[in-house]
Amino acid sequence: MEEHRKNAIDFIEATRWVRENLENVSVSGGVSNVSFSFRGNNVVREAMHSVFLYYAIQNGMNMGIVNPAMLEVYDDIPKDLLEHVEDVILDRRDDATERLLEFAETVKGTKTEKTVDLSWRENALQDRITHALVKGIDAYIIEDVEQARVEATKPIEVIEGHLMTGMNVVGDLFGAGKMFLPQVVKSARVMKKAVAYLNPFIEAEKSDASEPVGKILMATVKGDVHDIGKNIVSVVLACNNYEIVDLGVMVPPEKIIETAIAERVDAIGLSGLITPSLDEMVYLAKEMQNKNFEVPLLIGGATTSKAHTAVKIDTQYENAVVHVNDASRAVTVVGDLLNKKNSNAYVAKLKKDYEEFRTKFLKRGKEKSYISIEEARSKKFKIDWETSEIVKPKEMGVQILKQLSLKELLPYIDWSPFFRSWDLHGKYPDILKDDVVGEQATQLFDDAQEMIQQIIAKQLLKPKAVFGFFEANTINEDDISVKKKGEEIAVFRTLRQQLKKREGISNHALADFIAPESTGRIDYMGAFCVGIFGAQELADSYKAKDDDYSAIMAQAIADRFAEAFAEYLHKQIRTRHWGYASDEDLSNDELIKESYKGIRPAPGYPACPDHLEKVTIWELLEVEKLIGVTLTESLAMWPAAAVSGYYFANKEAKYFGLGKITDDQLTDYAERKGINKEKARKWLHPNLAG
Ligand code: B12
Repeated sequence: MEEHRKNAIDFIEATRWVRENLENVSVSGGVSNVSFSFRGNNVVREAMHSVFLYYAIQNGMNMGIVNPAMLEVYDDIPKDLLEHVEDVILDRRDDATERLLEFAETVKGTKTEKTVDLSWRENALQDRITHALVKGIDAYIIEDVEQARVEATKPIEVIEGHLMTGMNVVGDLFGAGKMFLPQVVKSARVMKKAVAYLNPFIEAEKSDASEPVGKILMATVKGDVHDIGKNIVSVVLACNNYEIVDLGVMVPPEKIIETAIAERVDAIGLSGLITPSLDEMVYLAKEMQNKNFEVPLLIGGATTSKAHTAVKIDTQYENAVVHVNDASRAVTVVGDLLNKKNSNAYVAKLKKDYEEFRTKFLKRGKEKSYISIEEARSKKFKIDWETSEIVKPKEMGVQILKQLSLKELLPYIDWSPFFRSWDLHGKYPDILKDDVVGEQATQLFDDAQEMIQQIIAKQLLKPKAVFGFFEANTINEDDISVKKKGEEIAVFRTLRQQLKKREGISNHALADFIAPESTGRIDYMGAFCVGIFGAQELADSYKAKDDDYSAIMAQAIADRFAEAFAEYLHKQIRTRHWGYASDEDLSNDELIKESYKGIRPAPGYPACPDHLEKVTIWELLEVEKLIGVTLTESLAMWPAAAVSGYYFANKEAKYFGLGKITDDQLTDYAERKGINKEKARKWLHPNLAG
C-alpha cells in the first residue's frame, strides 16, 4: 500500500500508475499536465483531480499545469466521496475501484454543488487579485482594488502593478495553452470592472493613463457585419495590455485610414466573414501604401486565408501583412510585430515566407484542367424528367413567419460550431466530457443555457422568416426561370462546375435539379430568408456594462438560432408548406438525416458562390419590406444572424462545390445577368481559375 501511495504522489509515476491501474478512469496529459475522466461523472472527476493534486502538492511536486476550473477544493469534497476517491488514488483497498463505481452511481447526474471556497481571500493582496483575474471572479475585485489604491502612491500604479501582474499570468497561461478562451474573456471582464472603478481616481489625479504596450485598430470592413471573431481577438489582445480602438462593423476604408492616423495606432486589424470583404482588404492595403503607412496590417475572419493574404494583400503593401486565424496566435504575432528589438527581423522573415508561399501557391492551381462551359453543359447532371416525381407545393406564393417562439428552435441547434467559435474543439455532446476541454465546454454550455433561458423569458431575440414557392423551369441550360401563373417574374443564374472530371462524372449546376422548359413539365422551387433580430442590442447592453463575455455569448447564441431557424424552416417546408416529404417524421432521427430529400443552398456557399443572387431573392420575396432584413453594399445581411437561400425539392438534388470556373463561363454569366464582365469578375474572383 505504502508503495502505491508513494507512486501516486510522484507525478509522472502517478500518471503512469493511473493509466495502468484504474479501470473506468482515463487519464490524459503528460509530465506537466494530467486530466482524469470518470465515466462522464463530473462530480467524481473533479474530486479525483483535487485529491490527486492535493497529494502531489503535499509531497512537494512542482507541478506545471492546473486548470483551476477543474478543481474542487480538497477540504470541500464531501467526506464520503473523498474517502472513495482517496481509496482509489492512494490504492488503499483492493476493491477501491468497484466501490467508487458503485458510489458514483449515487452521485450520477447530480451537478456539482458549487461550493464557494473563500480560502483564497486569506491570501496576500496581489495573490487575491491574480486569483480573481485567473478565475474570472469579479465579486471582490472592487474591494481588493480599493485596498490596492489606498496603499499605492498613485491610482495608476494599481493598473500597472497589481492588475497587469495578474493579467500577465492570464496571458502566459493562455499563450501556453493552459487556459481556454472563455476563461480569458471572463478574466477580461474582471479587469474591465477594476479599471472602470479606478478611472475616476486616475482622472481626478490628472495622472497619466497607464502605458499600453501598443494601440491596435480593429474593424470589420465595409459591407461586412461579422463581429464575433473581431471581438474575441480584441478582448484577448486587450488582456495582453494592448489598447484597442474598435471601429465596429461595416467600417468604410476612409474611416479606418483617418482613425489610424489620428490615433497613431501601432497596427491595423481587419476582419471579414464573406468573400466580398476580401476586396475591401486589398483596397485598404493599397491605401495604406499610398498614404505611406508603416504599421503592420493584420488580416482575419472566416473568409480570409493565408493564400489570399499572400497573393492579393501582401503584394499591395510594402510593410508587414499577416493572416491570423485564431485569437491565441494574435497575441504572439502582435507581440513579435511590435517588439522594438526584433520586429525588423520578424517582418523580413514574414515577407520572405509570404513570397515563397505565394510562388508555390500560384504554381499549384496550374496542374488542374478545366473544360469549356459548352462541354461542361454537355456533361450536366441528368435527371430523367419523363419519370422524375415533381410535387407541387401545397401553399404557393410568399409567406411570413414572425410569431415563432425561440423555444421551438432549441432542438434544432447544432452546438458544435458554438464551441468552435470559442476556440474549443470537439463534437457536441462528446466535447462536454472531453478530457482536455470538457470542463470548460460544460461551463460554457451551462452559461449559454442560462442566457438562453433569459432570452426566451424576456423575448430578447426575435426570429422572423419569409419564404415562398414558385413555378420554375430551367432555361438556357444554366438559368432558372421563376414564374407566376406562367409569367416569368425572376431568373436565377446558376454556375456550372468546369473541372475536368473522370468519364461518367457530371459537371453540376443547381439548374440541373429543375425540369427544363423543353420538357413541358412545370417544376417548382423555393426561396427563403431567416433572421434573428435583437442580438446587436443585447450585445451592446452587455458591452455597456463592460461584460464582453456575455456580449460575445449573445452573438454566438443568435448565430446558433439563425442556423437552427434555417434548419427548422426547411423541415417545415419539406413536411408541411411544400409537403413533398410529409411522412418524414415517421422515421427515426438517423433515418431522417439519411432520407432528407431536397437541399437549401445559400448564395455564398460552395454550390452557388455568387452573392449577387441574393438581390434576386430580395426582390422575389420582398425580404426587406416583409421582415426587415437588409443587404449591405457587399450583400451581407443585417441583422448579422441571418441566412438566405433556395429550396430544391427533387430527390436527386444534392450539395456540391462549384470549384473554379474559366473565362468563357465568366463572359457568358455576365451576359446572361446583364452586367459588365468587370463586375462579374469582382463578385466571382475567388472562383476564377488562373
Ligand atoms: C457560423 C457561420 C455562420 C453563422 C454566423 C455568421 C455571423 N454572423 O458571423 C450564420 C449561420 C448566421 C451564417 C450566415 C451566413 N454565412 Co456563414 N458561416 C459560418 C461558419 C460556419 C463559421 C464562422 C464563425 O462564426 N466562426 C467563429 C468565429 C469566432 O471565427 P472567425 O470569424 O473565423 O474568427 C476567428 C479568426 O478568424 C480570427 N479573426 C477574426 N477576425 C479577425 C481579425 C483580426 C485582425 C485577427 C488578427 C484575427 C481575426 O480570430 C477569431 C477567433 O479565433 C463559416 C465557415 C467556417 N468554418 O468558417 C461560414 C461562412 C463564413 N459563411 C459563409 C456564408 C456564405 C454565409 C451566408 C452569406 C450564407 C447565406 N446566404 O445566408 C450568410 C451571411 C450572413 C450575413 N449576415 O450576411 C461562407 C463565407 C464565404 C463566402 N463565400 O462568402 C463561409 C466561409 C462558409 C463557406 N464555406 O462557404 N454563417
